[in-house]
Amino acid sequence: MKPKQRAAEESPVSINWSTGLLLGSSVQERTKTLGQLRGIFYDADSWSQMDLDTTVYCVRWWQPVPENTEGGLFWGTTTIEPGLVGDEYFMTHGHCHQQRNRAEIYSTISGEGALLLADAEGHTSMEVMTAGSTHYLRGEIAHRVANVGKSPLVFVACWPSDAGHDYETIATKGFLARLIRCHGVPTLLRNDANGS
Ligand code: M6P
Ligand code: ZN
Repeated sequence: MKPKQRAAEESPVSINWSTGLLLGSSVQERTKTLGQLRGIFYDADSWSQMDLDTTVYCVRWWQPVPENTEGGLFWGTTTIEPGLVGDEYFMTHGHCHQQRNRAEIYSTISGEGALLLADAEGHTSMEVMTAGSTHYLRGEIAHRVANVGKSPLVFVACWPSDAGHDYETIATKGFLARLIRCHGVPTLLRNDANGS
């Protein structure tokens, strides 16, 4: 007799709460390198002189139900390496949700970070991420995370399986400010201001 195939939502997944490591046969993994983040960092000259194979962040996530399932949830851990492109901290690509009324929650496991939030006009604000900090993200607000520390920044996220990622909107009217290291301190600087 053929063994019964387990549905993804039944396959065991575990998280190590010290490291954030998500384990399970159905856990997927995606790494983003500097090269895959072309156009995301402000200082294109510094970016082009770096090793574009450098890993900036890695997401391991569990999709217990197919993408776009109404009422389902996804769960993942993101690890952002420490680093700078020019004066700008390593960060995620950033997105808002295709379905604007689908929210998300982030919780920091370890490291020091900043959550950048941009409204529909691109006005950008920042929330400090540190072990235990927990953040509610509205789906219409663009969100990206920067690692402002010296060690990896690890956070978990939970989002609806039908939220979808909208990467286009931030490409055209995204974040009007960037997070730079200024005299060693993370500082939100408007894109139209002089960062030097
Ligand atoms: C979190 C979640 C994911 C997202 C990931 C990386 O884990 O918000 O949905 O994919 O961060 O962010 P991005 O998609 O902007 O690269
Ligand atoms: Zn999101």
